[in-house]
Amino acid sequence: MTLLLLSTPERGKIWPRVFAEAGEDILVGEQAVHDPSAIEHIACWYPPKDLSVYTQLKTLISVGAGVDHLPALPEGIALSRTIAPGLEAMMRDWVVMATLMSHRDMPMYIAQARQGVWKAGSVAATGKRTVGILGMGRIGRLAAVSLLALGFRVRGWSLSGATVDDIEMFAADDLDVFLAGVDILVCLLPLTERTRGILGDALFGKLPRGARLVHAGRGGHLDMTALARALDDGQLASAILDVTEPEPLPAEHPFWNDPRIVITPHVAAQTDAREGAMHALAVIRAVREGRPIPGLVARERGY
Ligand code: NDP
Ligand code: OXD
Repeated sequence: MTLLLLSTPERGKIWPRVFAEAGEDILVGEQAVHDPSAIEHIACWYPPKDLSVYTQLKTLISVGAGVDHLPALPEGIALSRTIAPGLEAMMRDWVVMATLMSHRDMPMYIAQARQGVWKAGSVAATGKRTVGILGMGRIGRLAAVSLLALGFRVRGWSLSGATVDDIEMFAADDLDVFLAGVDILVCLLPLTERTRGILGDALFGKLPRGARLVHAGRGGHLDMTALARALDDGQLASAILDVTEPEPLPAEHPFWNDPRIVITPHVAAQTDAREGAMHALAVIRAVREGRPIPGLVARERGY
């Protein structure tokens, strides 16, 4: 079973070493492929233009946690997203950092500091604020545990509303009730047909006045014009964004100089090359042994 890797030069160096240690076959780059019918797995961010030449393809593996950048695949080809504990821990760290920054008014204090202004606002204890997490999957759950440990009240929203220890959970239909009690809203949703544009006028209007937004899902979740409106009329107090649409956000975009907004360039997490290779090996072995594929994406749900 040969895997074709289409990715960064760093992965191109590390994956062949990990595969050699495991005794598995790998080719790096399409130029290395002489017989496309020998390829049974492709790991990539963007897939090859013509997948039909890979007649024996069994799985496409996204080298990231998300899969929204990938086109619909022909029937019979499974899609796996990378499951990497290191990436999940990085996401948790970024969410905790951004939530604490929002809670402690850091966007405002950073803007004041740039102007040499010493002006103290009031300080609230973590226990006075409720963090609401949109998307209680692998990353949302991990972040929730740390936020709870810091003393925040934490509630979660997911498609199913399935129980998560110690967290007040809300299902898809209960979005309005969920939002009504949220002081800091954290978006960790996958981008799907149902979640595109969810962070817009209607949703912002259902949050308590002065709520704060922390967003590390995907740029496509956020209506940036609606965010500007919500900040201008005081419905939202601040926003910390790791993802935008487009990426990179153009240098002339007004958000860069908006004192209520802090932006990081999609760096909340990155998949460690070795961890990514280990996930790919786990997929290859599961397919070979007829076991469930790690990180399998449910076609009908889109995540
Ligand atoms: P998971 O698939 O583990 O979890 C997704 C969660 O979203 C689940 O709780 C799911 O509900 C919920 N969900 C999906 N659709 C809906 C919907 N329509 N309504 C309500 N809830 C919904 O994903 P991860 O936690 O691993 O990752 C989440 C996202 O984080 C990724 O898809 C990606 O967009 C983003 N990400 C960003 C990174 C960055 O660097 N900024 C890095 C890595 C990921 P249920 O539990 O019921 O299935
Ligand atoms: C991912 C990402 O999905 O980097 O892994 O956003």
